[in-house]
Amino acid sequence: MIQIEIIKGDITQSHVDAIVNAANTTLMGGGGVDGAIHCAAGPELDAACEALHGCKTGEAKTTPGFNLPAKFIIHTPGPIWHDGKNNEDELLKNSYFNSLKEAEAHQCHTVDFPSISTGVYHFPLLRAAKIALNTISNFPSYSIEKVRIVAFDLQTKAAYDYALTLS
Ligand code: AR6
Repeated sequence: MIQIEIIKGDITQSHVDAIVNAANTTLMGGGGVDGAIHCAAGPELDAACEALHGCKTGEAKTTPGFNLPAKFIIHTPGPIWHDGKNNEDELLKNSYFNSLKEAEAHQCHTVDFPSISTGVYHFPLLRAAKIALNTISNFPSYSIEKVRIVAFDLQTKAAYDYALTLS
């Protein structure tokens, strides 16, 4: 069973096998955590992402971590929240599930996630936290031992802490 921990921090500082990037479908960088990861990993990441030719919402693709302490970066575009009637829940679940599959494919033991889609994509925070934790705790893991949610602010940490008590 995967051990789950919620911490407050900056995911670009994570010393883990893989961090997950809340990307967009171009994979060419952006604002938020995506911008921070591209900035910290360095220009080699931009070249590696260009070679991936984008990624569909809910799917996931992996690059090296380059200048980051993490070995790998798993890039997944989460869904943009509209009204909850456009498959947003399923697509967010897919982002977590397919990122974990990528981590398994790269024999990762430790994986850090940001709170996917709850920034500029406006997915409701508690609803996203429940989907994230359910998907992680039900994932059939072989190599992954520990997953952390790295919350950038206290409100996000509180939502995931609460969702963990429900799961
Ligand atoms: N470490 C951990 N979490 C962070 C960091 C960090 N260094 N920086 C921000 N966050 P967002 P989204 C948190 O907007 O909603 C980009 O432009 C942030 O506070 O980064 O999935 C992409 O290119 C929030 O809690 O991602 C896409 O276009 C969480 O990360 C779009 O944003 C996610 O916020 C993706 O939007």
